[in-house]
Amino acid sequence: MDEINKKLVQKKEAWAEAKRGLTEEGVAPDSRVRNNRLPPGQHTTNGWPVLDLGVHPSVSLKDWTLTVGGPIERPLVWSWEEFLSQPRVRTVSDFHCVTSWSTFDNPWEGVSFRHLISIVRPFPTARFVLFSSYDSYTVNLPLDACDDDDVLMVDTWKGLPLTKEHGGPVRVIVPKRYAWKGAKWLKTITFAEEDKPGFWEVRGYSNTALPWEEDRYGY
Ligand SMILES: Nc1nc2c(c(=O)[nH]1)N[C@H]1C(S)=C(S)[C@@H](COP(=O)(O)O)O[C@H]1N2
Ligand SMILES: [Mo]
Repeated sequence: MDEINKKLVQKKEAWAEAKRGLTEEGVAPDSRVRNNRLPPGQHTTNGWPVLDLGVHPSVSLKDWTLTVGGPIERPLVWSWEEFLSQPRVRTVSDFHCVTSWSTFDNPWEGVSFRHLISIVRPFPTARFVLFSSYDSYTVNLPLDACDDDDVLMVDTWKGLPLTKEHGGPVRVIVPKRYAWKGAKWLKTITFAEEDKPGFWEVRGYSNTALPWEEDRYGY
């Protein structure tokens, strides 16, 4: 087993502490003019950087499962074959990492979160979602943020199977939030009545993570 990259985690944690409530330029988030495409404080990068805790779990397709639970009518466990047999969608979206790089026009293919909602049917009391991964990463979102047509569980990028370093077999993308809100190596999805901060949310990062608000760090 690899160990999580403690140095990176400590560095990012210290950074979040130092910049609490501030933008990348060290000012309070304000009414800076919005660029149509690039959120404030971001720059575009070529290629697709890899960013994670330093553990790249190997999950064979034979052993891969996605478990969905919580206050829902129909909890489920999908095997790889069952995942593949779901209706598939393709989208193109931008990707914004909180460390300030963005990539434009990523072609994704996978299963939409809305499809999952339609199958598992959350009870009205379910208002949050916690994603957990095979590297033990966790991330939380309001159900409302997941109930959007661009939120996908993807297994394909640019028409090719998602590589292990980018979270294959299956990762989540949540284009309207910073990229840490999208769990790589997706393992479980737990609907919940209460919010539960994830890995970065307990380490100084924003609970909401809205790139257009430059909402990077917690208050
Ligand atoms: N399971 C897991 N998911 C994760 C992470 C992680 O460490 N583990 N890192 C997050 C962060 S901070 C970012 S920016 C993106 C990076 O995805 P990429 O490596 O494919 O660019 O994945 C997010 N999802
Ligand atoms: Mo990130």
